[in-house]
Amino acid sequence: MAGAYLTPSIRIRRTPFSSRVERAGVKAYTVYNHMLLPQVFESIEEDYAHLKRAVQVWDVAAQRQVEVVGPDALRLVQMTTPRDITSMADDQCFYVPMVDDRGRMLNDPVAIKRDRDRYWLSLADTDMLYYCKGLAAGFGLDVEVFEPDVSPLAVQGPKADQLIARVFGEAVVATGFFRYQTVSVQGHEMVIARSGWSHQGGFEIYLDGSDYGEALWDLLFDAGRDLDVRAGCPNTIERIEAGLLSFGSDITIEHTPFEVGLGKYCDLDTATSCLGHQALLENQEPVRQIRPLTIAGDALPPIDCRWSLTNSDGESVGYVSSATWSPGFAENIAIGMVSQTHWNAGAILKAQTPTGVRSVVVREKYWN
Ligand code: THG
Repeated sequence: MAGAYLTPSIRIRRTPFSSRVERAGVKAYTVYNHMLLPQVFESIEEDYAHLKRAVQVWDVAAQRQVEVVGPDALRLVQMTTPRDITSMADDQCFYVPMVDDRGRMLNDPVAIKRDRDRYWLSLADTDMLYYCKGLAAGFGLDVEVFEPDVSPLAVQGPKADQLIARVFGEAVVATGFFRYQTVSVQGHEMVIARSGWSHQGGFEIYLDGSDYGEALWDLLFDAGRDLDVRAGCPNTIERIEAGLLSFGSDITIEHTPFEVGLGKYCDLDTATSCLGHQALLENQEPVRQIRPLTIAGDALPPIDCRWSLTNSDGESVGYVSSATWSPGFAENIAIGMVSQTHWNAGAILKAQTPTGVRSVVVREKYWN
């Protein structure tokens, strides 16, 4: 792609916030769920530093929702995930691994219980709309499955609580982690959850109806000027520090939830109607697993990768899936898949990077 542009097309969808994102000076986009997702404003490093000290508004409308509504809604959603969703409270969001009948990862969305018979699946970048429609048709389920006109806007950073209090009131700030409240602003309904793809704290506002996107954006910016509110986006440096996994790089359809560290969301005793239940029962003891890593040498740019990891005999024992220099921790930090033989903290490996072989250490924990 070096030197070439991506041609705009009607298939690469704009969001209700795109005009504001462009006015804020977005420098790079990616395409996620067939929609624009901002990647850089000032620079990834400056965006990172600002995210850790102030508050940012993120156009994450590309986290598209699949709505499942009707008498069989719970049944359909439970078919896709080994996390027991019958235990969800009415105002709760669940991070859920979604798996196929082989127990392999299809997506890792946030599920939002909107009502007893109504769920939103706030998706990572795979076409779960079609998968869910296929299940509904194939099993003859009494549900509707569609993509609603709902667009998440994240407010992230240490000053997010202050900004949300000013715009929506103190009551919304009382929302617990992965809980939500519904508010109405000038006749527009919004779900506001305490969630978001960073560990700096904050909220996600699920805007219902595209026409209010610019007005919502402007409300937040007008209220947050003295908080140094800026446009931001999911930040590769911060999310690797936090150990937030990215579907398509750290997680793929080849992985079980256990391999990607999501075993804690597999309720195999109760979620027996998950289509992957039997396969997961048989694969609870992975022989490779995701790990935080540090990589020696000069600063690496933020990157999604497949750099082979080798042992001292030169044999492959896994790969690096994401890496970056961390200005905060002053080392190269990474996420990778490592064989059981080498996954203990302190193990020393070699990464075959494009700029040469580098020494790697398996870490105990993520950074943040
Ligand atoms: N928010 C919403 N939709 C999303 C994302 C999001 N869709 C795409 C993508 N992100 C899905 N993947 C994730 C990955 C991690 C988390 C959320 C969505 C996450 N994890 C918490 C953590 O690891 O600290 C744990 C949450 C929990 O245990 O309950 O937040 O970000 N709407």
